[in-house]
Amino acid sequence: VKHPLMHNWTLWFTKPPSGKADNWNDLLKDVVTFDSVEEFWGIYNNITPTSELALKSDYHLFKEGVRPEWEDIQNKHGGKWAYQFKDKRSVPIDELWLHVMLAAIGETLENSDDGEVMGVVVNVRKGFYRIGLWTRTTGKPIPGGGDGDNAGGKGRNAEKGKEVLMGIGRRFREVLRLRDNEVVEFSGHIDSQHAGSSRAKAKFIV
Ligand code: M7G
Repeated sequence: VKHPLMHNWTLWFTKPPSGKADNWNDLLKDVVTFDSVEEFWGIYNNITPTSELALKSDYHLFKEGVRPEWEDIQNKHGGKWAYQFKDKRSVPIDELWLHVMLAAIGETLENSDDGEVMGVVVNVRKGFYRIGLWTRTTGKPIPGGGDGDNAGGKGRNAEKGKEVLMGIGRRFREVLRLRDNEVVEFSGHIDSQHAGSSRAKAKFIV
């Protein structure tokens, strides 16, 4: 028996650059697409755990049909919630990433009609691990995404859009089991592109 997921999901991997000439987009490869709980576990049990990946690697788990890139038309107007775990030795990164993936495919990060969650990402870097959650909007209506105050969502105005986004951020931080003094930050992809991801100023925190 297969237990179907609400969406089909694709796992992507970014391999570390081998030379200066490497283009970011060329290092990104889709690994596998699945649509059931059983397939998820089959894949999970056969891939390298995050804790054993080389520096500058990423895993991305995105809804099928969305590339884990700012350039994808479905990400263009979006952003991400993210948290950096700076104590790499003590953080249970494999467990945290597993819980984030399960929350994504189990659809517990948003309400079923939100349609905000595009995917989740883990970055392996020199001084930290970062786990991110990409959303379709930055809480604002998308230009040309609809008419008037219904733009950018299923009958929701700008105020509602921000509330949906904050709710997703709160659920995300629960999955990451952060302490009260630790915050997740939201930044828009456009700001990330201009500033370089690590320097983009947070728009919201939760
Ligand atoms: P990062 O991997 O998000 O964070 O971005 P890091 O700074 O902690 O490593 C690192 C760099 O990768 C960015 O400054 C971009 O040059 C490139 N990069 C990352 N992302 C997510 C994208 C993307 O979606 N599109 C493009 N073109 N480059 C990206």
